[in-house]
Amino acid sequence: MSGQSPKRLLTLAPALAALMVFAAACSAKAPQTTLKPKGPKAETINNLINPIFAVAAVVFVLILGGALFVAIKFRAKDDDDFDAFPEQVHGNFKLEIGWTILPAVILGLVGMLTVVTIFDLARKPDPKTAIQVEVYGQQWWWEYRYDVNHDGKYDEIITANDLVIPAGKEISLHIKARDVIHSWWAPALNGKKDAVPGRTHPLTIQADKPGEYIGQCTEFCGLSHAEMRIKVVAITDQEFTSWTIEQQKPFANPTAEAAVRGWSAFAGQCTTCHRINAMTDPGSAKNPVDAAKIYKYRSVVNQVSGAAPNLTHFMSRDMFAGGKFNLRKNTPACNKLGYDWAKTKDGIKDCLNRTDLEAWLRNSPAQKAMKPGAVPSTMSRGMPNFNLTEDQIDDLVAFLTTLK
Ligand code: HEC
Ligand SMILES: [Cu+2]
Repeated sequence: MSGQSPKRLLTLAPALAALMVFAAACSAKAPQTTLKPKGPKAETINNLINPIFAVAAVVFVLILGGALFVAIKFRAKDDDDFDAFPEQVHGNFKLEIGWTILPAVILGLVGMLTVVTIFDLARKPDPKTAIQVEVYGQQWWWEYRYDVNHDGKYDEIITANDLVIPAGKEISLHIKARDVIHSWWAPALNGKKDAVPGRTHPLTIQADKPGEYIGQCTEFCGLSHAEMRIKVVAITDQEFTSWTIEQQKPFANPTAEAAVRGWSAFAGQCTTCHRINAMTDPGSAKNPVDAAKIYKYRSVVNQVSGAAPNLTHFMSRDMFAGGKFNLRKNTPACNKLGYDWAKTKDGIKDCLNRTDLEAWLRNSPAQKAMKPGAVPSTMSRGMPNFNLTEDQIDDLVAFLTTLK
């Protein structure tokens, strides 16, 4: 390049910038790409993207190639008469009809394919057989409520962060939001759908194979929007059936000393927001109540704001705090244990991400954006800092690890 003027380099700058942007979009490992569908709905979308992209690419090359060709071939030469008009082609009937009809045909085709796809995607699965899940956008995490017995009420299982589904089955999602607009998108499984307060938006997803499908909230929803992640965990049909049974089991009183102390602390400080199905406070454990009856009424001491994750089976999750932190350590050995990692013999001992869980209890606003020092009210979002002591944190962790 020596001897080239800096001006020459400058003219290359836009091309280099474009190349950089292009390169930044390349990745071998891109779990959030929409171009690698992992289920029939995403496949349908991909089948629309590909032909339209091909048509667009041909149009792009022809038009820009033509423009470049004309610009180079017919550019003014030094001895040209600069005042003369170029040859006028206005009124060329064949050409004008041609370039009106061809785009109309192309757009008509694109429109037809699009409409067919939209109707295809809007087809809802049979409500009596498809798994029904209400997706509830909160600041800043997703709640998932399952209508297991198809009675129209989404109250059998309430969980957060990980959406557990059986592979190979259609899942009917009913997307809602508590107070602001979010958008739910797991690109490998279907397109995105806004979650709007006061409305219910349907979306059907299906994963071909067991696995994890990553996504995130795609509508700016406040301070922690970027930390509002989505993880769909697809398991086999059989695993899913046992998962639903486990998830519907009510709270079981812990017995170990530290866990009982943590239980007490939890009943005192945490139940204004968090719900644990059928949890009584430790005092009433000495005075046993009919567990079946409690289960029926779901919770006894819990006053519930509905604005915090249900923790009944907290240890069955992979992630916590809107998917920002791993609850199960992200190591190959721990990941291999799958969704019921905590139930395996040394699951809690070897695979609990104690560091981040303790840090969360120590000062959650510092871990995820809520205005630091904000005093919780009915309007506050996120979990406040309770200034717990290290002993209290140990007890609470001991208690939380019993919620399998
Ligand atoms: C003022 C309401 C409120 C109170 C009280 C509260 N939390 Fe939370 N907690 C939240 C909210 C909201 C989240 C979700 C935050 C997020 O993901 O951004 C949360 C998340 C959590 C999580 C992670 C759950 C998950 O699945 O993501 C744990 C564990 C937790 N809280 C434990 C506790 C404990 C223990 C206490 C009592 C010391 C407590 N919380 C008190 C509101 C509260
Ligand atoms: Cu959001």
